[in-house]
Amino acid sequence: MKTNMEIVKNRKFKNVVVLTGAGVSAESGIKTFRDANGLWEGHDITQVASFDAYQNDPAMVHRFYNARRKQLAEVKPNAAHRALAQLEKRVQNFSLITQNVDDLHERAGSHNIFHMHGELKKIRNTLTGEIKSFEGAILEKDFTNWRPDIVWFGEPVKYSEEIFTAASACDLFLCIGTSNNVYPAAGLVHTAKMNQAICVELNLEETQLSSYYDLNFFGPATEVVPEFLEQLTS
Ligand code: BJW
Repeated sequence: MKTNMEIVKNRKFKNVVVLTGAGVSAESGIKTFRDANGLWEGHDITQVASFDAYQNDPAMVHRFYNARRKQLAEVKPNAAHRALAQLEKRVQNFSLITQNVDDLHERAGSHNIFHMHGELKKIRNTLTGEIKSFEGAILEKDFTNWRPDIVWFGEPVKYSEEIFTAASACDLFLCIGTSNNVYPAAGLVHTAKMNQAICVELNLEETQLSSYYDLNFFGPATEVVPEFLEQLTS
């Protein structure tokens, strides 16, 4: 673990990119993907969050996303979401790239957000590509040609151009609460490094890419994120 704050102290970062994953919302009560053995109602998550699953059993896939959409009303942003919203106010160029499909960053007050894996509160027409806001439950009989606007494995991520442009130009890259298992998100640290950005990982535990980061802080996001940002900006 590398925790020497000297490399960021007294530096004025102008282009900050933050990448978040499920760990930032865990303490709000939203389960991460790779806990609970990656299972949902006994189904392998990777089988539920896939276009094949949607084609084979759309009702089951809708049930999965209906349950998660419903859960949004029961959860609230936490101290880590709020600290990131505050950071955005103090930085000249700030991009929040999230793999999360929940809306907790928005509700905490963040603005420049890129939901690279889609959003629970949007649905997409499979024939026309039209995307619209949606709340509530999708019942398969009423929504024959509509799917959750979620990026499943093998599908292109959203905002890829904006994301790579921001990561290529940043001087500080923060990676929070992601296992760094899923690409292209996990590879953004390499993009940021090519611009000599300082890269900082904040996670409950070590990930397979921890050694690529200049600093690592391990602990719950609601503690380490506000603490780190407080030190960064004081
Ligand atoms: C805490 C905490 C606390 C817990 N505080 N921390 C081989 C090599 C390289 C790549 C590939 C490959 N084979 C296939 C690929 C590509 C594939 C991929 O990466 N696969 C890997 C599994 C190997 N990627 C894709 O398919 C992507 N698309 C793509 O590449 O397109 C190419 C293309 C281009 C052009 C045309 C066509 C195609 C798409 C990826 C889509 C991912 N989708 C999902 C599901 C949908 C969303 C949903 O239903 O919600 O997105 S998968 C799932 O994983 C979800 C997440 O966003 C994503 C990342 O997970 P995350 O956020 O990291 O969560 P966890 O659970 O893994 O980790 C939680 C972390 O939090 C842990 O580290 C904990 O320690 C930590 N934590 N509590 C702080 N309190």
